[in-house]
Amino acid sequence: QEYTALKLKVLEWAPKAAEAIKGKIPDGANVFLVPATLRPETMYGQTCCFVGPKLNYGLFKVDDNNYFVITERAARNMAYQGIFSKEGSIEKAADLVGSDIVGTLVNAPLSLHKEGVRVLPMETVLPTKGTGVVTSVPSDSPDDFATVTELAKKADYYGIKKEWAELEIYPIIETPSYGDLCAPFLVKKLKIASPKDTKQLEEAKELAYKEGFYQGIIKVGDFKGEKVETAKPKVRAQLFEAGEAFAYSEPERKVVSRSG
Ligand code: ZZB
Repeated sequence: QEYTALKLKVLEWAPKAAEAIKGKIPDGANVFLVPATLRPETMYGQTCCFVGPKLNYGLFKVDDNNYFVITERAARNMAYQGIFSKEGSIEKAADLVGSDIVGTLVNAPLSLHKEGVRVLPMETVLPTKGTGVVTSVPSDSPDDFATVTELAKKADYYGIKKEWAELEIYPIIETPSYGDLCAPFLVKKLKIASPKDTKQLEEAKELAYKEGFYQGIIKVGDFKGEKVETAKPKVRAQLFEAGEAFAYSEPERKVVSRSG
């Protein structure tokens, strides 16, 4: 599985995260939250960045001036992919719990929200997939739309400011069957009421992937008017050239046979 790992630069830390990292990295060092995505062409539509509130993250050193917030598992994988200055080893500067990072303001490359987006909690983030950090594109990802809807509805319960979950959802991909806001359309059509409707969300995701990838036309950015299929590698290359993303591979999940 080859992902695009995107660098979301921290602009302003949430108070608890600021406390946790205090004195642990050099003054002026850059810190990035690094979500892994399979849909780089949707990055225009980012409205927030998700972490699992109960998951453990680390602040890992990339080089003297740059650090990533990801799971330790992802850091170990990255250490063998030429991503850190020291090959094969990881250096953790601080530990962070997801809930401490919530509220942090980050710059999301290509997002139409140039002022930055907030880190928000998502209960369904898997620690065993990608980097444990997920960028949110509610226009095209049903899971993301269901989660931001829930967060805005119960902002106090989730300990966030309502407006953090209510950034405008701009149309970025036009599709023949589901219009230009594919995820909200499918969430409504399949009567998905919350992020707990996992079965319908799985189905919505399948439908959104197929329609978006094979039929979608990009509506914004440098590749406006092009098919998603052709624009996708171009957007990815552009992010790589700008130093805003890099390739990250997940090792194959080996099936261990009982006989050994
Ligand atoms: C942005 C995005 C935009 C995504 C979209 C999807 C869609 P898959 O196919 O199941 O492997 N993701 C990445 N890491 C995690 C994690 N640890 N826990 C939960 N979700 C995670 O899913 C790959 C997608 O799952 C990734 O691509 C990421 O969300 C999310 F418009 O990034 B995506 C129809 C889907 N649309």
